Amino acid sequence: MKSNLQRHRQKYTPKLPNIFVKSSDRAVAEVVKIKQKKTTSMENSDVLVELFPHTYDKPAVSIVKGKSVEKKLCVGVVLSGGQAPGGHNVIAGLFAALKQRNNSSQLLGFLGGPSGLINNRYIVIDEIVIEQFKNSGGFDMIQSGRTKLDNTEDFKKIATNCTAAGINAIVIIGGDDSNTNAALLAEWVLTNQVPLQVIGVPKTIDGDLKNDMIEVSFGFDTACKVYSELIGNIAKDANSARKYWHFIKLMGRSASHITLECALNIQPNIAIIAEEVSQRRMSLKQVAHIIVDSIVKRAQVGNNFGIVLIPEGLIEFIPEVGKLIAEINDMLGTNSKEFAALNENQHIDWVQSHLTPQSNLVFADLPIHIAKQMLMDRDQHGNVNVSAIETEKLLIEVVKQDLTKLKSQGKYLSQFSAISHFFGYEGRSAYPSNFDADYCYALGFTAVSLIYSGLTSYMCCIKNMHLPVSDWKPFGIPLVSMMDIEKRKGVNKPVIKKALVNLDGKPFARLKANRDNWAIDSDYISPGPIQYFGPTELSDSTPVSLQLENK
Ligand code: FBP
Repeated sequence: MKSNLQRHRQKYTPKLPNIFVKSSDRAVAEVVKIKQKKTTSMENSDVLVELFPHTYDKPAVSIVKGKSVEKKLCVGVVLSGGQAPGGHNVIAGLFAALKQRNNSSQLLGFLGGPSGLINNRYIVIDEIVIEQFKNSGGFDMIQSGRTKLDNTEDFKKIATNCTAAGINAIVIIGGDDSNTNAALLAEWVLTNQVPLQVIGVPKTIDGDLKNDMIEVSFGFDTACKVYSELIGNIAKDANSARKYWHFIKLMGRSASHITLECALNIQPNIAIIAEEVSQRRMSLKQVAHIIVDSIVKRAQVGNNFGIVLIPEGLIEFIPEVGKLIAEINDMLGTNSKEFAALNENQHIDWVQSHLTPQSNLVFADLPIHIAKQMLMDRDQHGNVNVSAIETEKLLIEVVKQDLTKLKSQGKYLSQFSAISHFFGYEGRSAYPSNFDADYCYALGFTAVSLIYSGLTSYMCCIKNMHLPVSDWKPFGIPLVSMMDIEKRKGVNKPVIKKALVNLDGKPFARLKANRDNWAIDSDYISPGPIQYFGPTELSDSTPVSLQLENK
């Protein structure tokens, strides 16, 4: 059964950049010529050049109109990592671009993320599948997974499976970890002379796959709009009931882009930006103090309610806690078997016996449920599951302690009631906004252009996205040019660098210029739900951060 909106959205034809459109308004197959642009040098380049001898030091390429290539191709696609609105449209774009060049070309969808490539589980994607999923949220067309691709055994299986299916190229739609997988696979394939191209697509609601070339990852716009609607509703409720402080944690495993974007949309009383906490080397108590200050000042004018936004990744950015988590990550990475053999009651003691004295103090100071959450299973990349750590509840506890102290000193006379929320999964599979629907479709076309140009180890990207879609410019950027070396599971590994919030950038400057007033006022904005029809100012709006960055 389909909802009415689903039926209407299926009929939406994503807009395409002019480069992919003929004057008759039909997408065409003549975009293959590329222009080269030298990429900037990287840190740790001596290590990277050794790890990626075939794919290091490639130029960025822009896609311009050229001669049409209509060779029949077979392309495999995989969705990797957390869901992000628009994934189905990347696949729809791939399908349309492939078929327009050569109607006999085939698109295979590998099931369940990168493990589908290893286990050779795929479906043939045809018009019926595309029609069913176009412009819809979720990754349910072929599902997703977080399997790490970094060992020769898996690479060999992938090469065997792709060769058997006659696949010319694999498109990996994912975030920083998944595109690191793509780069490793591309290098292995070249070293072993397997005729298989590997192309990446920048996906993640977190918005941290971003650089000079990648303006925003897909899914960020929709997820932020969904969270902003929900926060706007809560703000209205808070301003009506006037009795609760709402502590809202927002997804974003590392970077605070989502929190910043939502703050610019809503004007909450407090928006904590983890990158600033890290730069100013703030302790947990100092972070809580910012909130307490606003609570006390608002209470003085009778406003015992408010909105606090907290980025999911905050906990790792508080220097003392970040150090503690890094130590736990390392010890769990290097002693995983020993740890797994213990029962749950022994975990805390075992960790404490391995921590440095400083981290032991921090660990001992945490409420026991938070300490336990820090020891939960790591993902395959060695990341702690920050979405399961209840930072919002931890902050409520610390704030309460402070307010009790102030009360005993006669400096706070009101009642503090707090409610915690966590918005994450609510936004990851939403119907993509028009921006994400168009962006993703164009990324699919870009991937096909890069494949027809014979490129491998490249990520698709689109520039000029603050302009109308017709003026968007597609590019390819070498995956290795985005890499750095980081410690994962206690070992140095090549990874695509996460882009954190730029504290010198215009979006953060807007927050900084206004937050003292927002902390006291109840000047909330309620953006309402995503719009698909009506004035373009509403239906085609782009992320506020993107607009500010391009001002
Ligand atoms: P990606 O980096 O794979 O896009 O995932 C991002 C994210 O949504 C984070 O915001 C969150 O911390 C994490 O996924 C949750 O992962 P899981 O889906 O495995 O619970």
